[in-house]
Amino acid sequence: MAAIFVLSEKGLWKDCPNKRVDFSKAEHRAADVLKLNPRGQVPAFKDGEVVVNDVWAMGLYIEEKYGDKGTRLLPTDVDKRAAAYQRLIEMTSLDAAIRPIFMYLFKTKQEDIDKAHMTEMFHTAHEEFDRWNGYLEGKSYLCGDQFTLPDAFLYTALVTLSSNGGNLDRWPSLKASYELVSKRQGAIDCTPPQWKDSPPSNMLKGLGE
Ligand SMILES: N[C@@H](CCC(=O)N[C@@H](CS)C(=O)NCC(=O)O)C(=O)O
Repeated sequence: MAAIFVLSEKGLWKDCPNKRVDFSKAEHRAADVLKLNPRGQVPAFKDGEVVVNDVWAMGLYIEEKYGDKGTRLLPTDVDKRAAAYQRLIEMTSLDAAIRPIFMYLFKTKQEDIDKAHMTEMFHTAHEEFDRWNGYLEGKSYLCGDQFTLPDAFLYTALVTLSSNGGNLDRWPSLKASYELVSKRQGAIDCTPPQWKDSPPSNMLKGLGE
């Protein structure tokens, strides 16, 4: 999702050859994916002879290579750029708070879900979102008044949350930024159509409560 956001903002998505993989058919373990990314994870990205698989590294590469195209995704001023790098790398902490929830839900049968464990994971996620809400207080975007790469990545976490029954009302600054960013072409292109057209799933019900 985030890879599409970045490519779209640079005006590169429309003509970008791509293949969606179906995890339920283990297509992420197919030879063409493994050739690009031996970890068998997506996004797997190739530009000419350059292969960049981690989505944050890919975002940085795209911005450096195609800086003059589409939206500027990093501040040109190096001091302001440092703030964007900080938030970008700090996304690993946000990822570490959310990923275990999805891993657990995908691996656990509905009837075996341990409510206490879910509450504990939600608590960790709440603390992390509290922090990001604080970063956005009084600002439109994470780096002030300019939309930058970490805003795109934060959007993908927030749309995942809100499309799966999570509630953003607890974090007003996060919610305001999410609503602003969701109007961007990158957000429109990267959000799975089924999330736009269907009511949210209940998978993350309780998150944000
Ligand atoms: N470091 C990679 C991790 C990507 C990743 O975890 N992708 C997930 C889908 S969102 C995946 O392919 N999971 C399949 C697996 O790990 O087997 C990134 O952030 O781009």
